[in-house]
Amino acid sequence: MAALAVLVTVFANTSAFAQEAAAGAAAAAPKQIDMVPIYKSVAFYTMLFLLLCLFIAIVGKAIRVYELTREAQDKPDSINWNTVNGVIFVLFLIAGLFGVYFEYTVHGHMLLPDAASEHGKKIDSMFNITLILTTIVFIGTHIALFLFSFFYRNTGKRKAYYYPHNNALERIWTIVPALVLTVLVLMGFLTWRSIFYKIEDPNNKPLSIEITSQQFQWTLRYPGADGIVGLKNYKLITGTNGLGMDFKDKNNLDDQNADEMVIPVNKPVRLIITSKDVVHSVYMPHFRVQLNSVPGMTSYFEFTPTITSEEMKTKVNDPAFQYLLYCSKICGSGHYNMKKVIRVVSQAEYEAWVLKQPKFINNDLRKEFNLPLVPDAAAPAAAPADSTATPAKDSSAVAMNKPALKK
Ligand SMILES: [Cu+2]
Repeated sequence: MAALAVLVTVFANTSAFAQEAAAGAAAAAPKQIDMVPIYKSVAFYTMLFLLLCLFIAIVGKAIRVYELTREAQDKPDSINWNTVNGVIFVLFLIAGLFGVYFEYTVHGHMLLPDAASEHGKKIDSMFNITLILTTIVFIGTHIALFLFSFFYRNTGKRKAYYYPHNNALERIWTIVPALVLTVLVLMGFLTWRSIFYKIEDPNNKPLSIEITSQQFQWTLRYPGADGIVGLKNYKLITGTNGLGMDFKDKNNLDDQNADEMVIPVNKPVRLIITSKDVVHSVYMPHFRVQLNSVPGMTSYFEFTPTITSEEMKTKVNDPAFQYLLYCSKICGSGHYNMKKVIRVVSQAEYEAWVLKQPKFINNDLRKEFNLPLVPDAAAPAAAPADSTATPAKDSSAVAMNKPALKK
């Protein structure tokens, strides 16, 4: 009753607010009333829950009183609880099956579109096989479970049959699921192996792209003309050398930085995954790519994109569609915003794009590593030199590279 009283008060207050607001609007001087809609407050739902409990308790008591009265008058039981429970079981089954139908038809459309990578198709087919098998078993067992409870409820006319054990049945329901699960696990194992242990085709060498995670951004490193991503060492990390690239290694001299990941379609891409601080995770859902980036350890993931960004726009009927790379490991407060745009383009488009990307090396770094300076770049590089005083992020290192590239 107390709960009810509070609830009434809460409602009364809202309507008072509503009247006040209406009056304010009528006077053409809108008053600022700072109020949260009632259905958004925790108190509202707490009250609603208490009210429901109260309602159930009252109905329960009423039924009990009714039953006791009949018992006192020596009349037979009025409510057959076995039938009530049996019927509830059937209703639950119908609601549950409708839920399955709803998930497949309504939420089913919210799944990711077709895999946009070669190995992604294998993962998808494995996912579908598991889903189909488990759905069949789920529906079958649940129909049996609930219908048996309904049809064989106690009606008073039947006695339960004592049936403690059957070895044949035990064998069937142990061996069949074991075999099915073994096939599924083996399939997963073989698929996983085919993704991670590829035999390299010398005629179709993958494009290596290094991706380094840090709170809260990704840094991309393209290998440049030599196709090799140079060595790096965390001890070399400075304000100007955000990745700790070792410029004594000449493979680093042509390495390029990029804001977005642009990759050619139908060409294998090999991600070299490293981290500067904590564990992050490279997650590219459309390509079915996901792998942790772990500090102190280099991981690799090779995949071949098969659908260009433009093709995907028409496929999903969304002109604003973009492939995205996310961090899928809760890595700190900015985790939610740690993403990169991926563009899958034709080989020609990729080649044109990659030429325009800035190199990491600049004269500040050349000085640091005692390398001969490039005269043309010396003048423009001197201008933003101030920014080296502040601990520069990777992006500022890139900004300094840009003038050098103009030559
Ligand atoms: Cu992260």
